[in-house]
Amino acid sequence: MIKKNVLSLVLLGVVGMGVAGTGHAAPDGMSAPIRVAAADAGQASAVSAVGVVEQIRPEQGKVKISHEAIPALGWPSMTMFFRVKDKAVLEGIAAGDKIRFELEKGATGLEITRMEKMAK
Ligand SMILES: [Cu+2]
Repeated sequence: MIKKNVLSLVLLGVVGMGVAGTGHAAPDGMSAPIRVAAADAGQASAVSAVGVVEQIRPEQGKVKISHEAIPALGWPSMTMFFRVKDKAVLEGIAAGDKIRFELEKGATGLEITRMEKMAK
């Protein structure tokens, strides 16, 4: 079980960060190497996280989020761009919103499949 989790995390890391380039090499100094430690990705393919929307680029289907740590991925908190699976995910969302969102591995790496506002 542990081995399987580590393997899937490594794959997720390579595919999600390497190919898609969702921003982990980026600005706020989080050169985030793939962390395989105490994470438990389990068998669920969707990962839930919480953050604050910083910027939305609807035409590109991208959203910049300051997210809290995501233990299931072994990620620390950071600010980065995510791709949304469908632009409809961004409807009703504005910069400054505190959100809960779900990430799933799609064709181009990790994508946000759901996003909902939380009380501030
Ligand atoms: Cu991140």
